[in-house]
Amino acid sequence: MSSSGPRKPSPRQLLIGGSALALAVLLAGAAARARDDDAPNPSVVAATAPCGVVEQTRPIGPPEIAVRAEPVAGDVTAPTAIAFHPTLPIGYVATRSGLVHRLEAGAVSPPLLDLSADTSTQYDRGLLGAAVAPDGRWLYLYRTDGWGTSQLLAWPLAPDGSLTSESGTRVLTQEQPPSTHHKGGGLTFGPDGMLYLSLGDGGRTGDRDGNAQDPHSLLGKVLRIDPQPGEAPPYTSPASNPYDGDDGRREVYALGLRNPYRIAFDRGTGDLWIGDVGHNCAEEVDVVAPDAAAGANFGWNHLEGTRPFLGGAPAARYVPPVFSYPHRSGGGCAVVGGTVYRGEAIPALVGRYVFGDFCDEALTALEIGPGTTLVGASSLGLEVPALVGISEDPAGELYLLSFSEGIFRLVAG
Ligand SMILES: [Ca+2]
Repeated sequence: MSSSGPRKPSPRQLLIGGSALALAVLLAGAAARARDDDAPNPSVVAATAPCGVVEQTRPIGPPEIAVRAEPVAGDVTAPTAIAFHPTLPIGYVATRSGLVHRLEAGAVSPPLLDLSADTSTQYDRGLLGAAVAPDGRWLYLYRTDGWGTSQLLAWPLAPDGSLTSESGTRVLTQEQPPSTHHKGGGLTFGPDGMLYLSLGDGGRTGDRDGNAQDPHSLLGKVLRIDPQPGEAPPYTSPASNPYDGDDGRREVYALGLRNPYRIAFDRGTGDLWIGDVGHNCAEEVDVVAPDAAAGANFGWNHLEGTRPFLGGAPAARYVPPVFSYPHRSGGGCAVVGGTVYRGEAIPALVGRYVFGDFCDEALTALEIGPGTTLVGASSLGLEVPALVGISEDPAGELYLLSFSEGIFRLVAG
């Protein structure tokens, strides 16, 4: 590893990286296509349609801002998320296999929690999300258990940030279809103090069960809940959520998503950003302002990016992606949503949304104008192999998580 940042692996290196390749295949949806062919279904037919010409929202310009990736010390394998403590100078690093490490003084410590015995890691599964409550009293983890069921779990934290119990308490459980794909993974507290969890459509080809558009399903959604671990019930849903229980599940906040693997809030504006992994043709980044987020429908499975997918439904009611790009041979395959940079280390980057792609290794920065309009897109010229996450610390600085290379801080170049 050079000190200037992650080096780009050869195609051979990517091919022999078993877990990395598995995720690439499955996030892109290609593997699922061949599995669920037991019955005719419009979504399956749509799933096999050729892409045709898929437009990119706008070209990605050359690098304008000098950045580099500074390695974080310590031994960690396949990190998926970092949850930073709101008041202590520590973070909790989740790994795909189910380990949680402590991040302190710029280094990762040996695991303090091991959930690997009951965490499935097939394809999109694993320990995928982590968040610490704003009051610092609970660590929340999102994973798929040994059966593939989605679980949101909570661990009490001591005043010094240590875990006070070996076993967590369940907050939310969601059964999953018999597919190893599209389990979501975004977990974060919003500016309103509520906990947001993004779940994928469950992974059957083309969302053939229609989960993402069904407000009675938690799949293909961003959920918003008020957790109260250890109590009964362990969470409530804010009354301002869009559905009242009769017309849809109370937990549902936003819908029409395929695999919203990463979500984040802009701490400057409160905008909700989503990286929604596409099917075979297009990747997309979504953003919605706070006053338009509740009930926002991002279009899947009627649209993949801006491309009609199923049924030719009118697009007007759907929130279009702020940025969409086609799959490219040897290029982008699965968007990895990041967040808007609000730190101090890279002044030129302030206000820009930073995201990447699991396969296309250069980070991109989106410049956003009034509201949530796109002003420009430029490369950051920084290649991160097998990128799976971008985490923000309490100071607004960004960390890059790579399945194959570990953890890096994004710093001025
Ligand atoms: Ca969409």
